[in-house]
Amino acid sequence: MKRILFLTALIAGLSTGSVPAQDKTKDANATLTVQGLCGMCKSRIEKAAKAVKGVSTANWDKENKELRLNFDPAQTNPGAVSKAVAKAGHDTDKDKANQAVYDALPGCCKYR
Ligand SMILES: [Cu+2]
Repeated sequence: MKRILFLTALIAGLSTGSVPAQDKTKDANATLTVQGLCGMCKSRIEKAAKAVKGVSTANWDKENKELRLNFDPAQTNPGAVSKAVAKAGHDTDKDKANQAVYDALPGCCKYR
């Protein structure tokens, strides 16, 4: 009987000890500086960031130009998110948006 209890305890211990791959507690966070001006910028920046696989949350603050990210470090990294945001037309502290993409932004979004 004692042996069975011991084995049960061991199995229970093992199953709670293993962490599922999708566990959000393993997410890392990072902050990027992203240029932008208005609410349209905010939704464009956040949409581009969240489209990157592995990004769980993205929140851009218009006042301090900070994009706060939560992401799975096994799937992506801040550098990849920065490139995606720059591709959408917004300069970051790591990447510059292409001039043609920048020129296509609505007038209210011209931050340069
Ligand atoms: Cu804008």
